[in-house]
Amino acid sequence: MYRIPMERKVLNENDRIAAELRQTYERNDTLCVNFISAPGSGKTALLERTLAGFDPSRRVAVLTGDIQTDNDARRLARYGFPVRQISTGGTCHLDARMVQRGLEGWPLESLEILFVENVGNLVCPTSYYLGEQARVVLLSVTEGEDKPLKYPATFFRADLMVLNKVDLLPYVPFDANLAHENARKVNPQIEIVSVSCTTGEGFDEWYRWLEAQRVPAGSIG
Ligand SMILES: Nc1nc2c(ncn2[C@@H]2O[C@H](COP(=O)(O)OP(=O)(O)O)[C@@H](O)[C@H]2O)c(=O)[nH]1
Ligand SMILES: [Mg+2]
Repeated sequence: MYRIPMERKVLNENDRIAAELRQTYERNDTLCVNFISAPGSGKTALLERTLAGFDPSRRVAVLTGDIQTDNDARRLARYGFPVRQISTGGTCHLDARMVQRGLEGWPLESLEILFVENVGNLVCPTSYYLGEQARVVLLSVTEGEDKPLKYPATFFRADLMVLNKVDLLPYVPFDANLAHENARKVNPQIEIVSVSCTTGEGFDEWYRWLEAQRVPAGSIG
């Protein structure tokens, strides 16, 4: 069918740009983290609380993607770090070119961490590599334990699953152990951190995971 070669061409072009981005990050010692989840799982809330806990001297920036509005950029800008909104105007995911444009004029050589909040969607963002060193998928306890099984590619390609909104566990029938099991069924290597962006529970572990990603491969032990 004609559709397949077209899609392949678009993805190849994306991968070419993503590889350039990756080289830039590595040259500058910047950790890029790509956040993927369904709308409302708490990507922006996680970033808000993460930025709030950082010392203002940290060299951290955020690109946040949405189909419409700059609401998330406005929420995130309150923490004093550079933030830019990418409005995709209808596209259900970020691609590497959007990220490249979003970074134009930013002094990347001085960034320790670049957070990229993808468009809320558990399908489309999965196929678009953005040059990131780490991919995080969020699942909140109101979404059901079966989501890793329903969207296996997204969980398979993630390095970490953040299980969010654990403050709501007393109020919703959600089996956290089963959610872990399902995530590990599709990706036995996936790491899992449980947090509440409302109470701050689990953030020590989240920060530890994040800082561990900054250690260059091969320098441990
Ligand atoms: N109870 C509770 N609500 C949360 C938590 N994290 C996010 N929320 C709420 O969930 C909604 C969606 O969060 P948002 O960060 O906008 O999700 P995003 O679409 O993934 O960026 C907001 O009303 C948040 O206040 C949490 O840990 N606990
Ligand atoms: Mg958001």
